[in-house]
Amino acid sequence: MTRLSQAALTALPEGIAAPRYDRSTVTNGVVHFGPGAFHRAHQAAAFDTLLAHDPRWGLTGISLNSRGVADSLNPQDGLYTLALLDLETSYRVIGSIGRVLTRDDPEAILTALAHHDTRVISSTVTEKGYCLNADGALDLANPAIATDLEAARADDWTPASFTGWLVRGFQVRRHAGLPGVTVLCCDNLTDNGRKLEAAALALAGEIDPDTARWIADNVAFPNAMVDSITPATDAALRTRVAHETGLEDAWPIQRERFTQWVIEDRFAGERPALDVAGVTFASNVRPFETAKLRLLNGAHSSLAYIGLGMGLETVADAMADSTLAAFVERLMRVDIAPSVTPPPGLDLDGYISDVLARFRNPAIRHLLSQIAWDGSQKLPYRLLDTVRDALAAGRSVERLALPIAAWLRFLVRAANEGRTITDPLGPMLLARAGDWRSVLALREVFGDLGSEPRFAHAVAAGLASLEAGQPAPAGV
Ligand code: CS2
Repeated sequence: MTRLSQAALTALPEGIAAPRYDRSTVTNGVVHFGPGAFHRAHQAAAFDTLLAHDPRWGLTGISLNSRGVADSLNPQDGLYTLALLDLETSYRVIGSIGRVLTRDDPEAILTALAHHDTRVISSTVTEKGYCLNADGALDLANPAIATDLEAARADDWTPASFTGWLVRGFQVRRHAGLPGVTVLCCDNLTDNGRKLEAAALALAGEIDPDTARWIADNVAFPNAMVDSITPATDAALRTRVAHETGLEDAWPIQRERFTQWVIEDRFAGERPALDVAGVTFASNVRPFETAKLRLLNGAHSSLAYIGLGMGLETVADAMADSTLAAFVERLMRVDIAPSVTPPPGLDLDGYISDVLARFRNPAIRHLLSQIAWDGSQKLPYRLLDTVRDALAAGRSVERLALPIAAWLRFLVRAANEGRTITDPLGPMLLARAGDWRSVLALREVFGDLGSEPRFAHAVAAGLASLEAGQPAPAGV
């Protein structure tokens, strides 16, 4: 079977969308760190739409942690297939990524960062990629950051961390007299832009205070809310894509049709006209972020940890269990919604109903085990902030503590079965799993909540009800 490539596009069957712009005229205005599935499903598709209007916004991808994306996409001229899963699945070949660079080519990464065409540097490096501590500030003791602090004593240094690469890129831009850029964080963190800004300033402050000042004066870090459910690529998708397109694609991507991207209108220079791709620019993104993180992601993690404990496999399976579905709906409407101030015009009840309908999408096989990754990094934003707000307002935290109890049991099962888990704190969590109070005492995850008796009490009740085989504490 012919491999997907620019030349092979002429062979695409009718009905499969492909770039309608001349890719040879595209220049790269964006450098993106972390061109994994979510980026390729979401932002890269939006830029693909924009490129038909303005060819100056092509993407260079940077994969710091593996060669997989580069090895898949570069031989395909950066092209890949995106499957949009709905009642009827449709397919679209995306052409916005020109090439993908890896750590093996640090010179090329630096050249891209310090190119005058580069006006946006964006990122989806996942929560752990920002190396933040429980207070959301840069963790100077993180191994990658500590390595960068050491390496940066030399003038010509090669960073280890994403934040290190940002600072290095800014150093070179400053010395070259290039203009500032916009750094667009696209990960599920509250206040993501501000947190990354503070982290970059903190690292630059340690390494090179002149560059820290340059960043403060020349770089904008808008907050952004990103949303689209993107199950990992599986063998079934590869087979369907090969069948539908007639071409072999080393790494196709799938997502639900729904997509949302709200970006704070705070750019250092030119703003890409992403409105043509349905992107919203807003003066304040926090209400969108909070609604999405707490309601959608909070419910997702709850379904994942409780559902896995019940032996379920996918989000749709979990939603098909009427007790679990009813529990999660109550959690969203009664416990999470009061801690969310919706953006003007958003009806929270309708939003919750829409999210639940998306979870039920029969065309999507979204593994609970995928959502369960990196719990120590995700839970603080998804559920623990809501717990804090509920405690401060004197509301009950019984239901909110149940998914936390389910996570604790998830750790116990992994420890007992001798399995590792995907989580940067994995070894420490598994070592403590046998004593849940010692997990609660981890400031990196729970901050001050670990010593809050009302929370510990609710977690204990949650553990007891899960052990009794009930997905909700008695009477809740
Ligand atoms: C999910 C998210 O894997 C996870 O943790 O909760 O990836 C979720 O599907 C997206 O944030 C939806 O926009």
